[in-house]
Amino acid sequence: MVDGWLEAPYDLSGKRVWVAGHGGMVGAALVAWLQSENCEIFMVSREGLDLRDQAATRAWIAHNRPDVIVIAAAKVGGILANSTYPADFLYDNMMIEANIIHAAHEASVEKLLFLGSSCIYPKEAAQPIGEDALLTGALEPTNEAYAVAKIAGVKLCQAYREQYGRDFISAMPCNLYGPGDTFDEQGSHVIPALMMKAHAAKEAGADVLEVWGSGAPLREFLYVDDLADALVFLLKNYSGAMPVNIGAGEDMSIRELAEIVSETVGFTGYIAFDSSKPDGTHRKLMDSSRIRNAGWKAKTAFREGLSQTYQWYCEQIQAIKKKA
Ligand code: GFB
Repeated sequence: MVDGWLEAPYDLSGKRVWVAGHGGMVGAALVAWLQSENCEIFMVSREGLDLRDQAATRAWIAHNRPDVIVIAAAKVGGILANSTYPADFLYDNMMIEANIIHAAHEASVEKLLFLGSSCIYPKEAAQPIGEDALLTGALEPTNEAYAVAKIAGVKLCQAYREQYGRDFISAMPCNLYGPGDTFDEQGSHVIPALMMKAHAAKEAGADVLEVWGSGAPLREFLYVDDLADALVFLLKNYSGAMPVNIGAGEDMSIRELAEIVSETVGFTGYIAFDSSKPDGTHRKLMDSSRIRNAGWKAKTAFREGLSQTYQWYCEQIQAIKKKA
């Protein structure tokens, strides 16, 4: 094994795989991707199991005895949600990951994959950001609570590996988007928020798309199916303590993003920047060379992924209209 990469892949066929958080964008894409792996996939709804409840989570894992767990469950949101509700982002995420990781250890789960985020790296990290930048500097204040919780998750995986020999690994994706994302003007991430606003403006015949901040920050976006592909790749091929970055390899400014979203949606008005809203980190392009050198790369062109996402969003709107 070199740098945590397995010489003989871990075989998922016949394994009992629990995707925690299957109702979210990432979990749903992963469940779809796992269909071709000949494994038995487990899911439990939010109503069926509150992952913040230690006793319930422990009992569920002990009863269902998965071989493999992927922690795609998390409280997530955009820059404003993160900075408005730090207690919820810190508490919910720490509870979810601590409960699942400890119970997985108690139940001798064979393999566990924890999902973090590129925001765990220092605000001023050298670009592109390698995995070894973790804990080398101060965090971006707008998402410090979420980042601290996710860093604790990485450390839990490493600690159970070191102390008990558990095969618990972590993946750090860049900003994600795709079908199944949360569309909410105030709380969601930038892509669904801009898509929603551009669509509403087009429908209303309005001529302004309001974009938060200066438009100068740079973000790296990955289509959710590419992430699902990478997660399956990691489950099969990786068993190391160090988290693994998963990115598309290039970034763009928020201004550029707003222009591409406008084109995709067919909004022809102008873009206005609201400087009362935060920019957040200026840049967080990740160095994903470890997973790329091991044989994975993102396959979806950005405009193609964006079209797929917009199509999905329009279908949701149609479905809601039909019901009403
Ligand atoms: O996607 P986003 O909320 O997440 O914002 P972060 C990215 C950039 O887009 C910021 C700008 O510079 C925003 O100011 N932006 C422009 C907008 N218009 C909008 C808008 O209408 N809505 C939103 N949401 N942004 C998150 C973290 O940071 O990234 C999380 O808060 C997580 O913890 C996630 O790590 C991946 O990239 O700034």
